[in-house]
Amino acid sequence: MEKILSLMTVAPAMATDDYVGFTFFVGCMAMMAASAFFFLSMNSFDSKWKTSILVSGLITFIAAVHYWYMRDYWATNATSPTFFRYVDWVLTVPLMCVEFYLILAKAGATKKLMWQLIGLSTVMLVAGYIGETGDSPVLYGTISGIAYFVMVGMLWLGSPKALAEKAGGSVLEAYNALCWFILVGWSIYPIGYMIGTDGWYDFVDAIPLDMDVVYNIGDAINKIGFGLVIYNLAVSK
Ligand SMILES: *C/C=C(C)/C=C/C=C(C)/C=C/C1=C(C)CCCC1(C)C
Repeated sequence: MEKILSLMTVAPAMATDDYVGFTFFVGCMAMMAASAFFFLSMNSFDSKWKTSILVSGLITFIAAVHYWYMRDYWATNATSPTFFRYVDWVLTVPLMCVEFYLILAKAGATKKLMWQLIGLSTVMLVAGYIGETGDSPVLYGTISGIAYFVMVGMLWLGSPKALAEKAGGSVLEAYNALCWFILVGWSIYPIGYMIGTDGWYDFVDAIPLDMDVVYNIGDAINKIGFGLVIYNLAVSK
């Protein structure tokens, strides 16, 4: 117990005017609360949806752990916790691809589809990391953006869409909702990237938000929102 307490007190105090630090703090709480919600509700569902709800909880739980570290990192260094940020994304974004596969599995989705989505999202994130930490943010941001658009195209117009239509009903509704998250919710991230890196797009610096705040808003909307869509699907059955 003492050990736990001493671990907790090493967390540096947050300045009251540190609004970026505040969004890390709130993000951490929100991810913890969402995880508790998904994990505790899991057993009330038909076994058919249990895995999907479990994955929703894992996504917010992994994020909660990373937000704990990122909050601390920001409070100590007042610079972006880029490494933790991308480790979080590299773990949670593939799990979101798994969610697509899980809801479409009954309609005949193959593992190949899941691996294609995971592959594209990995290219998107690795390029983003190289762009944020290296000297060519525009080049790597473009590569990342292309992978992102291929994913959007695949989900909106490709074979997974046809499977969702075949399934119909609440599966199609959930699928469409998740597609909107990918198109609109995920487009928040490139805005954060353009604020945080230099390039032809520096006009976005007019947005009075820090890159990390934009990323934190994106994570809250996408990770918790995504999970709630799945929850809603499980409830409707
Ligand atoms: C839970 C975390 C999520 C859903 C993270 C998603 C991240 C992206 C969609 C990031 C996309 C990027 C681009 C499309 C271009 C610029 C670089 C990135 C990595 C910020």
